[in-house]
Amino acid sequence: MPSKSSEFHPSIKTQNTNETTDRKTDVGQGGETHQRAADGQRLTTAQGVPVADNQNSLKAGARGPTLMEDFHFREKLFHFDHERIPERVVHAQGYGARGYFETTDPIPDLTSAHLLQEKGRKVPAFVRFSTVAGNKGSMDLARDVRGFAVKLYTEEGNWDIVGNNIPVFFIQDAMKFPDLVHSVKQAPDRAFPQAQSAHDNFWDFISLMPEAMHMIMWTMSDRAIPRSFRFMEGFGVHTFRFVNAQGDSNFVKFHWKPKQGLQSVVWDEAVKINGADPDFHRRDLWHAIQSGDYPEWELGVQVFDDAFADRFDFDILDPTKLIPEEDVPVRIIGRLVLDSVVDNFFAETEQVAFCTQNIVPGIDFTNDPLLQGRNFSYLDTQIKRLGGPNFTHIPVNAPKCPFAHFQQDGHMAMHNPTGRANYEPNSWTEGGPRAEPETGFTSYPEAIEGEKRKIRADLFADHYSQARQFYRSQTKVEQDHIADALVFELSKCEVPAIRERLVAHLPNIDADLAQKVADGLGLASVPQAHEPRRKVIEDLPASDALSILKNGPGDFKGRKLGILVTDGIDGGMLTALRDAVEEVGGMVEIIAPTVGGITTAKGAEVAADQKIDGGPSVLYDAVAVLASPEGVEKLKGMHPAKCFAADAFAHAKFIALGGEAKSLFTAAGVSEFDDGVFELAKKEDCAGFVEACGQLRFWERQA
Ligand code: HDE
Repeated sequence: MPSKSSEFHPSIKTQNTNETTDRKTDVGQGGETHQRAADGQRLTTAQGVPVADNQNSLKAGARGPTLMEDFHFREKLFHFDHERIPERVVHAQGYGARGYFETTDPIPDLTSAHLLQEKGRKVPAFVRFSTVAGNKGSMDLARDVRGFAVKLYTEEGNWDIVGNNIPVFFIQDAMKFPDLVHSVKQAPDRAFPQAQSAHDNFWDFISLMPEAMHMIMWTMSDRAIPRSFRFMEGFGVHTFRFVNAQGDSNFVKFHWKPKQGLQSVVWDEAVKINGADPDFHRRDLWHAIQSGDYPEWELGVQVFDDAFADRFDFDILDPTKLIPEEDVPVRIIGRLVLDSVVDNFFAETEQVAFCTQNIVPGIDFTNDPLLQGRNFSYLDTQIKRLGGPNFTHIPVNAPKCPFAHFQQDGHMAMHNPTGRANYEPNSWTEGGPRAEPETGFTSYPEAIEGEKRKIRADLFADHYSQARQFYRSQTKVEQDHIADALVFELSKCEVPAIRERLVAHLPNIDADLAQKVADGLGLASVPQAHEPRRKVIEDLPASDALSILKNGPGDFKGRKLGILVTDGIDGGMLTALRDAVEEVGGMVEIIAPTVGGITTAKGAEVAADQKIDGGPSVLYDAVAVLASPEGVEKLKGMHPAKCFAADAFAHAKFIALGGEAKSLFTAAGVSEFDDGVFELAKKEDCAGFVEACGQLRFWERQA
């Protein structure tokens, strides 16, 4: 038996809080310690048997073999060995949070969906953001599409909008999805590269798939390297149907618009963030929610009818096309707020099972061939991942409205029917649930006719017109980033023929782009363009909604200023800067030569959040450096401090300089200071700097 307590660790961190607490410690037979948690719970096996020793396995003698009869030891290892479930075959790396959806502009004229009938109707929501290609545990800032999957627990069942942060997709028919995913994930023979598309297999496949060209413009843009999950849009991608109570149907596309505005990082930052903080996006979402700065999106719908569908230049069933907001405006009908982090990552984020076929009365599918394939695939994948047909019994997947059916048994059945009736019709008094023809889900009675053939609709064959429209809707800076990204990715292809085959698509999109990429790859000339299967529409008007920079926030709310400080600085200036940032809803992190912090000129101690090596400027939206004469000399001798300055400048960040900080930048190779660099001579200068930071980047510097 454990003997009386003695001091071991004076204080130990408790689970789930940052508080520390004293714990009682028991000393066991061999002098080993058993700390008893403050809540006094006793340790048991999974069968509830109390455990006496959680340190040693049962042995035949102190130096003898371990005995098989140690059921506690065997159960503990058995359970540990089975902790993992198969990761998602795509979107393996993700992060979830809880919140709610609220209807702000009801649309009963368009849909009978219960949730959208009245202003103020509110339901719980679960959202999982993800990257697509990387395996579970891969870094957050890979160049990749982001998943944006939303589960709304409505009063008429779960409605999942399993979307992405890009409104179009690589392929038109679900038949090609396994090929696409195989091409981008690790090659089967060498098992790398991981979480990136910059390799031969991906570009080999893409260069042979002209239908991917529109999506490629998006993935080579900064949309594929978002600054935060909070600052990206979400899209349902496919065309769905709204059906109202009278049975009238319209087409609809779903949009999530971030209240925080759009923002991405630049590629060189993404590369460095992946080293400095591979969990950058997950940490960001966690901190924002924990600090009460709840991210919010508006739900917008583009609603259109058959007449629009018939006159539109493209097929509305084609998931490689979008409908410009200028053609069909986005009507805002609700808001999604994420206000709670999960209690347990595995229970919720890992086990959440999104299914495109989870729709509610008032919503319906269209014949988009990608959506049709997904409706089969998502249910199928849950059986593999979650081990059986009862994954809806897991709390995160269970409806939060009443539900009743005759499904029974199977692995891990948690909701089991009581009574005798498990079939229908039956004549028992307690005979269980019955279908409701009036209010239950009915499919829109779309008339269908056609030959049974493996075939694609003619209009799907226009692969370049919207790619061109997207490219021409970007600002100059954004166009340059697309060209740079293509050059970077294709430069990682070892086979010259693959590079050239891809570049031969670009003249169909934009001649300048083709030239820039050809130059960047060192090609002698732009290769002969592939013959488009349909004539490219060259004069589609530019759409501002497609640009990130035209849809920024205009203020610094929810953004982070990194302040690099040294001993001997003006503490008043630091306080003024912090106040100015917090005034606009921004955050501040202090970076110092040591994590112990610094002492100001007046002797006040300032704690640091990061030691300089752990807080490179890529982690911040803007930076300030406050340095005393002695302090700046020390910084100049530190490679990470010089990188902090050089990177902030190269990444077009707004920079504030206090005290002697300027000479750090000079030492880091910055010779010309532009209007994006602010000198903080007096406290009043802080507000002007923070206001400028609302533009997020001083792009003139890159030009
Ligand atoms: Fe998915 N997709 N997908 N996908 N997808 C999965 O389902 C699939 C597609 C998307 O956070 C898988 O539960 C097929 C388009 C998101 O849990 C799988 C096709 C879009 C998530 C699957 C597509 C998406 C997934 C893997 C072509 C944007 C993550 C695990 C027909 C509109 C959901 C899982 C989460 C996940 C199949 C195409 C978005 C295998 C067959 C287009 C956001 O079932």
